[in-house]
Amino acid sequence: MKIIVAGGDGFCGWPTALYLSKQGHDIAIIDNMARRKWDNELHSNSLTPIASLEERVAKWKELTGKEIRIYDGDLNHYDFLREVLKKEQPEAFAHFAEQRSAPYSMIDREHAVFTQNNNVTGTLNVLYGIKEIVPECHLIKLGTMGEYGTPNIPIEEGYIEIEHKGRKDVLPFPKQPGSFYHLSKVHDSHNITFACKIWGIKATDLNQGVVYGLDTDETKMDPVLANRLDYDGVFGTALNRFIIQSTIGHDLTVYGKGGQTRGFLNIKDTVRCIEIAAENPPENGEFQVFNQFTEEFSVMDLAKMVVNAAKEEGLNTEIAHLENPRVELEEHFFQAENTKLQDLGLEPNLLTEEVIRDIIKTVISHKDRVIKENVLPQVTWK
Ligand code: NAD
Ligand code: USQ
Repeated sequence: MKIIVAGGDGFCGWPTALYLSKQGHDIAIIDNMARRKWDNELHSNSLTPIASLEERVAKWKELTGKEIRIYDGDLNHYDFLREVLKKEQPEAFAHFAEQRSAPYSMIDREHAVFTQNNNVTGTLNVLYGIKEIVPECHLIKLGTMGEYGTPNIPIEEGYIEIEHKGRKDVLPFPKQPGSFYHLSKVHDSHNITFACKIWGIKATDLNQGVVYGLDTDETKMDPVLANRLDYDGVFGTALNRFIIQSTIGHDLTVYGKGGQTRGFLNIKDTVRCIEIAAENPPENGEFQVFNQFTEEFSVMDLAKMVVNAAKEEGLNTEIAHLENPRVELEEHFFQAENTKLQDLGLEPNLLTEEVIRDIIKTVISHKDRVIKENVLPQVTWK
Protein backbone atom coordinates (compact mmCIF):
# COMPACT_ATOMS: atom_id res chain seq x y z
CA MET A 1 0.00 0.00 0.00
CA LYS A 2 1.21 3.56 -0.67
CA ILE A 3 1.17 5.31 2.70
CA ILE A 4 2.17 8.84 3.69
CA VAL A 5 3.36 9.14 7.28
CA ALA A 6 2.96 12.81 8.25
CA GLY A 7 5.01 13.59 11.36
CA GLY A 8 7.33 10.73 10.39
CA ASP A 9 10.36 12.31 12.09
CA GLY A 10 8.65 12.21 15.50
CA PHE A 11 8.48 9.78 18.43
CA CYS A 12 5.53 7.72 17.12
CA GLY A 13 5.84 8.51 13.40
CA TRP A 14 9.46 7.44 12.84
CA PRO A 15 9.09 3.88 14.19
CA THR A 16 5.77 3.60 12.36
CA ALA A 17 7.37 4.59 9.03
CA LEU A 18 10.09 1.96 9.54
CA TYR A 19 7.66 -0.76 10.59
CA LEU A 20 5.30 -0.16 7.66
CA SER A 21 8.26 -0.05 5.25
CA LYS A 22 9.51 -3.35 6.67
CA GLN A 23 6.04 -4.88 6.10
CA GLY A 24 6.47 -4.03 2.41
CA HIS A 25 4.43 -0.84 2.19
CA ASP A 26 5.66 2.06 0.04
CA ILE A 27 6.31 4.91 2.48
CA ALA A 28 6.78 8.67 2.13
CA ILE A 29 7.31 10.94 5.13
CA ILE A 30 6.10 14.52 5.48
CA ASP A 31 7.62 16.49 8.36
CA ASN A 32 8.63 20.12 8.84
CA MET A 33 11.13 19.34 11.63
CA ALA A 34 9.08 21.50 14.00
CA ARG A 35 9.67 19.12 16.90
CA ARG A 36 13.46 19.60 16.63
CA LYS A 37 12.91 23.38 16.63
CA TRP A 38 10.75 23.20 19.78
CA ASP A 39 13.69 21.47 21.51
CA ASN A 40 15.80 24.51 20.63
CA GLU A 41 13.11 26.89 21.84
CA LEU A 42 12.83 25.02 25.18
CA HIS A 43 16.63 24.49 25.49
CA SER A 44 15.84 20.81 25.69
CA ASN A 45 16.84 17.64 23.86
CA SER A 46 15.96 14.03 23.18
CA LEU A 47 17.56 11.71 25.74
CA THR A 48 18.77 9.59 22.85
CA PRO A 49 20.97 11.24 20.22
CA ILE A 50 18.95 11.36 16.99
CA ALA A 51 20.32 11.49 13.47
CA SER A 52 18.86 13.85 10.85
CA LEU A 53 15.91 12.49 8.89
CA GLU A 54 18.10 12.30 5.76
CA GLU A 55 20.67 10.19 7.63
CA ARG A 56 17.94 8.01 9.08
CA VAL A 57 16.36 7.09 5.75
CA ALA A 58 19.78 6.63 4.10
CA LYS A 59 20.73 4.12 6.83
CA TRP A 60 17.39 2.34 6.40
CA LYS A 61 18.05 2.01 2.66
CA GLU A 62 21.58 0.74 3.32
CA LEU A 63 20.34 -1.91 5.79
CA THR A 64 17.16 -3.07 4.06
CA GLY A 65 17.31 -1.84 0.46
CA LYS A 66 13.98 -0.11 1.09
CA GLU A 67 13.45 3.49 0.12
CA ILE A 68 11.48 5.99 2.22
CA ARG A 69 10.91 9.28 0.40
CA ILE A 70 10.95 12.45 2.50
CA TYR A 71 9.19 15.78 2.06
CA ASP A 72 10.35 18.56 4.39
CA GLY A 73 7.36 20.86 4.67
CA ASP A 74 4.42 22.09 6.69
CA LEU A 75 0.86 20.74 6.47
CA ASN A 76 -0.23 24.32 6.95
CA HIS A 77 1.21 25.17 3.54
CA TYR A 78 -1.52 23.87 1.28
CA ASP A 79 0.39 24.29 -1.98
CA PHE A 80 3.17 22.10 -0.62
CA LEU A 81 0.72 19.46 0.63
CA ARG A 82 -1.19 19.41 -2.65
CA GLU A 83 2.01 18.81 -4.64
CA VAL A 84 3.01 15.91 -2.36
CA LEU A 85 -0.44 14.31 -2.67
CA LYS A 86 -0.38 14.70 -6.47
CA LYS A 87 3.03 13.11 -6.68
CA GLU A 88 2.51 10.31 -4.17
CA GLN A 89 -1.14 9.40 -4.79
CA PRO A 90 -1.34 7.73 -1.34
CA GLU A 91 -3.93 5.08 -0.47
CA ALA A 92 -3.59 5.91 3.24
CA PHE A 93 -2.45 9.05 5.05
CA ALA A 94 -1.25 8.38 8.63
CA HIS A 95 -1.39 11.78 10.30
CA PHE A 96 0.88 12.22 13.35
CA ALA A 97 1.99 15.76 12.44
CA GLU A 98 0.74 17.94 15.27
CA GLN A 99 2.00 19.84 18.30
CA ARG A 100 1.28 17.16 20.86
CA SER A 101 2.29 18.48 24.25
CA ALA A 102 -0.43 19.60 26.67
CA PRO A 103 2.03 21.71 28.75
CA TYR A 104 3.43 23.38 25.58
CA SER A 105 -0.09 24.44 24.64
CA MET A 106 -0.59 25.93 28.12
CA ILE A 107 2.62 28.06 28.24
CA ASP A 108 0.81 31.26 27.23
CA ARG A 109 -1.63 32.69 24.69
CA GLU A 110 0.88 32.46 21.82
CA HIS A 111 1.50 28.75 22.40
CA ALA A 112 -2.21 27.97 22.75
CA VAL A 113 -2.96 29.84 19.51
CA PHE A 114 -0.02 28.22 17.74
CA THR A 115 -1.07 24.73 18.84
CA GLN A 116 -4.62 25.12 17.66
CA ASN A 117 -3.62 26.81 14.38
CA ASN A 118 -0.98 24.19 13.64
CA ASN A 119 -3.16 21.21 14.48
CA VAL A 120 -6.62 22.28 13.35
CA THR A 121 -5.54 24.04 10.14
CA GLY A 122 -3.07 21.26 9.28
CA THR A 123 -5.79 18.64 9.56
CA LEU A 124 -8.28 20.80 7.65
CA ASN A 125 -5.73 21.10 4.83
CA VAL A 126 -5.28 17.32 4.82
CA LEU A 127 -9.06 16.89 4.53
CA TYR A 128 -9.23 19.35 1.60
CA GLY A 129 -6.19 17.71 0.00
CA ILE A 130 -7.82 14.29 0.16
CA LYS A 131 -11.10 15.64 -1.21
CA GLU A 132 -9.38 17.47 -4.05
CA ILE A 133 -6.63 15.07 -5.09
CA VAL A 134 -7.01 11.57 -3.62
CA PRO A 135 -10.68 11.11 -2.62
CA GLU A 136 -10.25 7.36 -2.05
CA CYS A 137 -7.34 7.86 0.37
CA HIS A 138 -8.00 6.61 3.93
CA LEU A 139 -7.17 9.24 6.56
CA ILE A 140 -5.70 7.58 9.67
CA LYS A 141 -5.65 10.37 12.23
CA LEU A 142 -3.93 10.26 15.60
CA GLY A 143 -6.40 11.47 18.18
CA THR A 144 -6.10 11.08 21.91
CA MET A 145 -7.89 9.39 24.80
CA GLY A 146 -7.68 12.80 26.47
CA GLU A 147 -10.46 14.01 24.16
CA TYR A 148 -12.90 12.22 26.46
CA GLY A 149 -11.49 13.56 29.73
CA THR A 150 -12.43 11.63 32.86
CA PRO A 151 -16.25 11.31 32.95
CA ASN A 152 -17.95 9.41 35.77
CA ILE A 153 -19.26 6.80 33.29
CA PRO A 154 -17.43 4.18 31.17
CA ILE A 155 -15.89 5.63 27.97
CA GLU A 156 -17.03 4.06 24.70
CA GLU A 157 -15.06 3.87 21.44
CA GLY A 158 -16.12 7.11 19.82
CA TYR A 159 -19.89 6.81 20.00
CA ILE A 160 -22.53 6.20 22.68
CA GLU A 161 -26.15 5.11 22.38
CA ILE A 162 -28.29 7.56 24.33
CA GLU A 163 -31.96 7.39 25.26
CA HIS A 164 -33.40 10.83 25.97
CA LYS A 165 -37.02 11.77 26.53
CA GLY A 166 -38.20 8.52 25.00
CA ARG A 167 -36.00 8.74 21.89
CA LYS A 168 -32.74 6.94 21.05
CA ASP A 169 -29.71 7.90 18.98
CA VAL A 170 -26.06 6.95 18.57
CA LEU A 171 -24.03 10.13 19.16
CA PRO A 172 -20.37 11.12 19.48
CA PHE A 173 -19.20 10.36 23.04
CA PRO A 174 -19.06 13.61 25.08
CA LYS A 175 -15.67 15.35 25.04
CA GLN A 176 -14.19 17.02 28.13
CA PRO A 177 -10.54 17.64 27.23
CA GLY A 178 -8.05 19.02 29.75
CA SER A 179 -5.71 21.35 27.79
CA PHE A 180 -5.71 23.58 24.72
CA TYR A 181 -3.73 20.79 23.01
CA HIS A 182 -6.33 18.14 23.86
CA LEU A 183 -9.01 20.60 22.69
CA SER A 184 -7.26 20.86 19.30
CA LYS A 185 -7.82 17.10 18.89
CA VAL A 186 -11.53 17.51 19.64
CA HIS A 187 -11.77 20.27 17.03
CA ASP A 188 -10.01 17.96 14.55
CA SER A 189 -12.46 15.15 15.30
CA HIS A 190 -15.40 17.43 14.64
CA ASN A 191 -13.91 18.66 11.36
CA ILE A 192 -13.20 15.10 10.22
CA THR A 193 -16.72 13.94 11.15
CA PHE A 194 -18.16 16.75 9.07
CA ALA A 195 -15.82 16.17 6.09
CA CYS A 196 -16.68 12.46 6.03
CA LYS A 197 -20.36 13.32 6.05
CA ILE A 198 -20.33 15.96 3.31
CA TRP A 199 -17.61 14.64 0.98
CA GLY A 200 -17.73 10.88 1.55
CA ILE A 201 -14.14 10.73 2.83
CA LYS A 202 -13.18 7.65 4.86
CA ALA A 203 -11.33 8.26 8.09
CA THR A 204 -10.21 6.48 11.25
CA ASP A 205 -9.57 8.36 14.47
CA LEU A 206 -7.13 6.55 16.73
CA ASN A 207 -7.74 7.86 20.22
CA GLN A 208 -4.37 6.94 21.56
CA GLY A 209 -3.42 6.76 25.24
CA VAL A 210 -0.02 7.74 26.65
CA VAL A 211 2.78 5.94 24.77
CA TYR A 212 5.80 4.53 26.63
CA GLY A 213 9.07 2.88 25.58
CA LEU A 214 11.23 3.97 22.66
CA ASP A 215 12.45 0.92 20.77
CA THR A 216 10.90 -1.25 18.12
CA ASP A 217 12.68 -4.09 16.29
CA GLU A 218 13.41 -1.66 13.46
CA THR A 219 14.76 1.30 15.49
CA LYS A 220 17.11 -1.11 17.28
CA MET A 221 18.78 -2.20 14.05
CA ASP A 222 21.34 0.65 14.16
CA PRO A 223 22.09 3.68 16.39
CA VAL A 224 21.32 5.95 13.40
CA LEU A 225 17.76 4.60 13.45
CA ALA A 226 17.31 5.36 17.19
CA ASN A 227 14.00 6.91 18.19
CA ARG A 228 13.74 10.18 20.10
CA LEU A 229 12.92 10.01 23.82
CA ASP A 230 11.49 12.96 25.73
CA TYR A 231 11.98 13.43 29.45
CA ASP A 232 11.52 17.16 30.08
CA GLY A 233 8.57 18.71 31.91
CA VAL A 234 6.99 19.87 28.64
CA PHE A 235 7.27 16.97 26.17
CA GLY A 236 8.15 14.05 28.46
CA THR A 237 5.19 11.78 29.30
CA ALA A 238 4.44 10.06 32.59
CA LEU A 239 6.02 6.60 32.49
CA ASN A 240 8.98 7.51 30.26
CA ARG A 241 9.70 10.47 32.55
CA PHE A 242 9.63 8.30 35.67
CA ILE A 243 11.98 5.74 34.13
CA ILE A 244 14.51 8.40 33.15
CA GLN A 245 14.18 10.14 36.53
CA SER A 246 15.03 6.84 38.25
CA THR A 247 18.26 6.54 36.26
CA ILE A 248 19.52 10.00 37.32
CA GLY A 249 18.55 9.65 40.98
CA HIS A 250 15.71 12.18 40.70
CA ASP A 251 12.58 11.69 42.82
CA LEU A 252 9.65 10.56 40.67
CA THR A 253 7.51 13.61 39.89
CA VAL A 254 4.00 12.44 40.72
CA TYR A 255 1.65 15.43 40.37
CA GLY A 256 -0.63 15.73 43.40
CA LYS A 257 -2.15 12.52 44.75
CA GLY A 258 -1.27 10.47 41.66
CA GLY A 259 -4.71 8.91 41.32
CA GLN A 260 -4.94 10.32 37.75
CA THR A 261 -5.71 7.25 35.63
CA ARG A 262 -5.03 7.03 31.90
CA GLY A 263 -4.81 4.47 29.09
CA PHE A 264 -1.23 3.46 28.18
CA LEU A 265 0.45 1.45 25.42
CA ASN A 266 3.91 0.42 24.34
CA ILE A 267 5.36 2.14 21.22
CA LYS A 268 5.60 -1.40 19.75
CA ASP A 269 1.80 -1.51 19.79
CA THR A 270 1.43 1.99 18.31
CA VAL A 271 3.12 0.90 15.08
CA ARG A 272 1.00 -2.24 14.80
CA CYS A 273 -2.21 -0.28 15.43
CA ILE A 274 -1.48 1.93 12.42
CA GLU A 275 -1.01 -1.16 10.28
CA ILE A 276 -4.31 -2.60 11.56
CA ALA A 277 -6.10 0.66 10.82
CA ALA A 278 -4.61 0.74 7.30
CA GLU A 279 -5.75 -2.83 6.67
CA ASN A 280 -9.27 -2.05 7.87
CA PRO A 281 -10.52 1.13 6.20
CA PRO A 282 -14.10 2.17 6.87
CA GLU A 283 -16.69 2.67 4.14
CA ASN A 284 -16.67 5.94 2.22
CA GLY A 285 -18.34 8.61 4.33
CA GLU A 286 -17.68 6.74 7.58
CA PHE A 287 -15.64 8.08 10.50
CA GLN A 288 -14.58 5.07 12.57
CA VAL A 289 -13.05 5.51 16.00
CA PHE A 290 -10.75 3.11 17.83
CA ASN A 291 -9.48 3.63 21.37
CA GLN A 292 -5.78 2.89 21.06
CA PHE A 293 -4.40 1.80 24.42
CA THR A 294 -3.83 -1.58 26.00
CA GLU A 295 -3.93 -1.03 29.77
CA GLU A 296 -5.06 1.52 32.36
CA PHE A 297 -2.82 2.71 35.18
CA SER A 298 -2.88 5.47 37.72
CA VAL A 299 0.20 7.66 37.91
CA MET A 300 0.93 6.19 41.35
CA ASP A 301 0.68 2.60 39.98
CA LEU A 302 3.36 3.50 37.45
CA ALA A 303 5.59 5.27 39.96
CA LYS A 304 5.50 2.21 42.24
CA MET A 305 6.32 -0.14 39.37
CA VAL A 306 9.28 2.04 38.40
CA VAL A 307 10.55 2.12 42.01
CA ASN A 308 10.48 -1.70 42.13
CA ALA A 309 12.04 -2.22 38.70
CA ALA A 310 14.74 0.38 39.40
CA LYS A 311 15.56 -1.37 42.68
CA GLU A 312 16.24 -4.58 40.75
CA GLU A 313 18.70 -2.55 38.66
CA GLY A 314 20.42 -1.33 41.81
CA LEU A 315 18.82 2.15 41.72
CA ASN A 316 17.27 3.65 44.84
CA THR A 317 14.28 5.74 43.85
CA GLU A 318 11.82 7.80 45.91
CA ILE A 319 8.40 9.11 44.96
CA ALA A 320 7.73 12.85 45.40
CA HIS A 321 4.22 14.30 45.37
CA LEU A 322 4.59 17.69 43.68
CA GLU A 323 1.92 20.33 43.76
CA ASN A 324 -0.07 19.57 40.61
CA PRO A 325 0.73 22.14 37.88
CA ARG A 326 -2.39 21.04 35.98
CA VAL A 327 -6.08 21.42 36.66
CA GLU A 328 -7.38 17.83 36.63
CA LEU A 329 -9.07 15.29 38.91
CA GLU A 330 -6.54 13.41 41.04
CA GLU A 331 -8.96 10.69 42.17
CA HIS A 332 -11.66 9.63 39.75
CA PHE A 333 -13.49 6.81 38.00
CA PHE A 334 -11.86 5.66 34.74
CA GLN A 335 -12.95 2.76 32.60
CA ALA A 336 -12.60 2.86 28.82
CA GLU A 337 -13.44 0.37 26.06
CA ASN A 338 -10.52 -0.77 23.92
CA THR A 339 -11.72 -3.95 22.19
CA LYS A 340 -11.90 -2.88 18.55
CA LEU A 341 -8.16 -2.98 17.74
CA GLN A 342 -7.71 -6.23 19.64
CA ASP A 343 -10.67 -7.77 17.77
CA LEU A 344 -8.83 -6.83 14.56
CA GLY A 345 -5.64 -8.60 15.66
CA LEU A 346 -3.66 -6.40 18.04
CA GLU A 347 -1.71 -8.57 20.48
CA PRO A 348 -0.73 -6.17 23.28
CA ASN A 349 2.79 -5.90 24.65
CA LEU A 350 1.78 -5.54 28.29
CA LEU A 351 3.67 -3.58 30.92
CA THR A 352 5.69 -5.57 33.43
CA GLU A 353 8.61 -4.66 35.70
CA GLU A 354 10.74 -6.65 33.25
CA VAL A 355 9.69 -4.29 30.42
CA ILE A 356 10.52 -1.27 32.60
CA ARG A 357 13.92 -2.78 33.44
CA ASP A 358 14.63 -3.19 29.72
CA ILE A 359 13.83 0.47 29.08
CA ILE A 360 15.99 1.47 32.08
CA LYS A 361 18.90 -0.48 30.58
CA THR A 362 18.54 1.37 27.27
CA VAL A 363 18.23 4.85 28.76
CA ILE A 364 20.98 4.45 31.33
CA SER A 365 23.69 4.73 28.67
CA HIS A 366 22.37 8.19 27.68
CA LYS A 367 21.62 9.55 31.15
CA ASP A 368 24.47 12.07 30.96
CA ARG A 369 22.51 13.91 28.27
CA VAL A 370 19.74 14.84 30.73
CA ILE A 371 19.54 18.60 31.28
CA LYS A 372 18.55 18.50 34.93
CA GLU A 373 16.83 21.92 35.03
CA ASN A 374 14.31 20.61 32.49
CA VAL A 375 13.03 17.75 34.61
CA LEU A 376 10.70 19.59 36.99
CA PRO A 377 7.44 20.94 35.52
CA GLN A 378 7.44 24.68 34.93
CA VAL A 379 4.23 25.23 33.01
CA THR A 380 1.07 25.68 35.07
CA TRP A 381 -2.54 25.59 33.92
CA LYS A 382 -3.52 28.62 35.99
P1 NAD B 1 6.25 14.24 18.10
O1 NAD B 1 6.20 15.68 18.45
O2 NAD B 1 7.41 13.44 18.52
O3 NAD B 1 6.07 14.08 16.51
C1 NAD B 1 5.22 14.90 15.75
C2 NAD B 1 5.94 15.20 14.44
O4 NAD B 1 5.08 16.01 13.64
C3 NAD B 1 7.24 15.97 14.65
O5 NAD B 1 8.30 15.33 13.98
C4 NAD B 1 6.94 17.35 14.08
O6 NAD B 1 8.09 17.95 13.51
C5 NAD B 1 5.85 17.06 13.07
N1 NAD B 1 4.93 18.18 12.83
C6 NAD B 1 4.23 18.90 13.75
N2 NAD B 1 3.48 19.83 13.15
C7 NAD B 1 3.70 19.70 11.81
C8 NAD B 1 3.20 20.39 10.68
N3 NAD B 1 2.35 21.41 10.77
N4 NAD B 1 3.62 19.98 9.45
C9 NAD B 1 4.50 18.96 9.32
N5 NAD B 1 5.01 18.28 10.37
C10 NAD B 1 4.61 18.65 11.61
O7 NAD B 1 4.88 13.61 18.65
P2 NAD B 1 4.50 12.06 18.87
O8 NAD B 1 4.68 11.74 20.29
O9 NAD B 1 5.15 11.24 17.84
O10 NAD B 1 2.94 12.13 18.57
C11 NAD B 1 2.46 11.91 17.25
C12 NAD B 1 0.94 12.00 17.23
O11 NAD B 1 0.38 11.05 18.14
C13 NAD B 1 0.42 13.37 17.68
O12 NAD B 1 -0.68 13.73 16.86
C14 NAD B 1 -0.04 13.13 19.09
O13 NAD B 1 -1.09 13.99 19.43
C15 NAD B 1 -0.48 11.69 19.06
N6 NAD B 1 -0.35 11.02 20.38
C16 NAD B 1 0.87 10.90 20.98
C17 NAD B 1 0.96 10.27 22.23
C18 NAD B 1 2.25 10.10 22.97
O14 NAD B 1 2.23 9.61 24.12
N7 NAD B 1 3.39 10.47 22.40
C19 NAD B 1 -0.21 9.76 22.81
C20 NAD B 1 -1.44 9.92 22.17
C21 NAD B 1 -1.50 10.55 20.94
N1 USQ C 1 1.95 13.36 35.27
C1 USQ C 1 2.56 13.28 36.51
N2 USQ C 1 3.90 13.50 36.57
C2 USQ C 1 4.66 13.75 35.46
C3 USQ C 1 4.04 13.82 34.20
C4 USQ C 1 2.67 13.63 34.15
O1 USQ C 1 1.91 13.02 37.53
O2 USQ C 1 5.87 13.93 35.61
C5 USQ C 1 0.49 13.12 35.16
C6 USQ C 1 -0.27 14.27 34.52
O3 USQ C 1 -0.65 15.23 35.49
C7 USQ C 1 -1.45 13.53 33.90
C8 USQ C 1 -0.89 12.17 33.52
O4 USQ C 1 0.31 12.02 34.29
O5 USQ C 1 -2.45 13.34 34.86
C9 USQ C 1 -0.54 12.04 32.06
O6 USQ C 1 0.33 13.10 31.70
P1 USQ C 1 1.36 12.95 30.46
O7 USQ C 1 2.22 14.15 30.42
O8 USQ C 1 1.98 11.62 30.49
O9 USQ C 1 0.33 12.88 29.23
P2 USQ C 1 -0.59 13.99 28.57
O10 USQ C 1 -0.26 15.35 28.96
O11 USQ C 1 -2.01 13.56 28.72
O12 USQ C 1 -0.18 13.86 27.04
C10 USQ C 1 0.38 12.68 26.46
C11 USQ C 1 0.90 13.06 25.09
C12 USQ C 1 -0.27 13.53 24.25
C13 USQ C 1 -1.34 12.48 24.23
C14 USQ C 1 -1.78 12.05 25.62
C15 USQ C 1 -2.65 10.83 25.64
O13 USQ C 1 1.88 14.09 25.21
O14 USQ C 1 0.18 13.81 22.95
O15 USQ C 1 -2.47 12.96 23.54
O16 USQ C 1 -0.59 11.67 26.36
S1 USQ C 1 -3.90 10.93 26.86
O17 USQ C 1 -3.27 11.20 28.15
O18 USQ C 1 -4.60 9.66 26.88
O19 USQ C 1 -4.75 12.03 26.49
